Amino acid sequence: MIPTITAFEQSPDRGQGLARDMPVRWALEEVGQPYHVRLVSFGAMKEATHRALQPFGQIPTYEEGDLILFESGAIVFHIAEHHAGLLPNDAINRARAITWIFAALSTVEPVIVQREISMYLERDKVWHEERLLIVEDRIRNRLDDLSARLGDREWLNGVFSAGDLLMVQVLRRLGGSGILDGYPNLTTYVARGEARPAFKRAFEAQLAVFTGK
Ligand code: GTB
Repeated sequence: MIPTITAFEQSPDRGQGLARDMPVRWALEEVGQPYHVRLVSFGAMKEATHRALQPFGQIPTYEEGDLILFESGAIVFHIAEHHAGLLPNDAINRARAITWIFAALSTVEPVIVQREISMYLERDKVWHEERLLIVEDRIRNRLDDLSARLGDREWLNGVFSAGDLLMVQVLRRLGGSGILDGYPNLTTYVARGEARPAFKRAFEAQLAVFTGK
């Protein structure tokens, strides 16, 4: 059965592949699973029909027969569980790879999202500059540790996994901030992820929505 995902009809990132349909597309491409995309407007996202799929009125969603999922991390995990290629087969390494999924989404991403909130929603506050410095310090704390753990490895736990897919996608959100420049091994880690053919196919697919081509 070919799953259907939802994505922004008009993504505010203007095709940079930062919205959360991107990791889902990337995961589907990695495992060679074709998929349909239903584009949703900001208005439609908040209506009951879409909220039946995604209670918070957001993208992405994932429909596969009777199965309806939301939360990009849960969707990527589901894809990784049901196809070869995104999680190791042996139990120990599989558990370690799953740990990196959670690390990406619950330890690294929140501080990066705080910076986005600061940049996009708090710019007019008198305390904006001061807060931004604090938030960026918190990001650097996380990146110091992540960089130390990655060291000169290609991927976080030996072979590429769903944990790397989500970590790379999370780090991509720092693009343009200059923060990653202080971490050469993380910069090349992200570039390694972006060089994967599956990433490129996913990126092109979401870009085509923006350009209309
Ligand atoms: N935890 C959920 C998940 O991982 O699926 C979060 C889903 C989510 O935040 N979806 C966003 C959304 O639907 C789109 S991706 N927002 C509409 C709303 O909440 O009303 C987040 C996003 C949006 C825009 C950019 N950007 O422009 O760079 C990047 C990421």
